[in-house]
Amino acid sequence: MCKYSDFLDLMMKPLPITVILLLVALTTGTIEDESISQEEVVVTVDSTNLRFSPSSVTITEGDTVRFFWSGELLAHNAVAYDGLFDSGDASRNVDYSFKFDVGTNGTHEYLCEPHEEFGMTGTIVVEPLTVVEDTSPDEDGGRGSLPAAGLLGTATMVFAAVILGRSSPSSRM
Ligand SMILES: [Cu+2]
Repeated sequence: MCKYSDFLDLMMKPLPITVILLLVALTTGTIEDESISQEEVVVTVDSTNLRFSPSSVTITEGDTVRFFWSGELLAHNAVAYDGLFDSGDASRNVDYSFKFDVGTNGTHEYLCEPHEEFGMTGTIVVEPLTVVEDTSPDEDGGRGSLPAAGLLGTATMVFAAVILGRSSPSSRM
């Protein structure tokens, strides 16, 4: 009779440790994701109605530029000279996002079609994603994520084993 509760006690004990391990692994993973996370930069139209704001932005491959304005006095659009992106017809309300994937690094100039002659142009500088790893290309930069992944895998397996171990006695009843 007390054997079953002993069994329960035994099974309850490793659980908190497992949960902590799992949380640590998950937290580590989250931090890594943030370091390579994609950012969004918003470009709008300034109070002169004839300028992008900011007119020049620098981003990294994987980032997104969102051309966003609403209720403008004049209709605008954003069209890349190199044809990479095009927000469509000029409008007083635009919400257009373009993600600069890997391979788009370089300088991309763009214009507002109705107002190019007024100097309504902009520049997006896209830096290569790998620029940070110039100092130590093959050191532990790339391998740093492996222990965390291994820990997450181990913690998940232990967690699963505990869950399965706990549910099997009750299913036998
Ligand atoms: Cu314009």
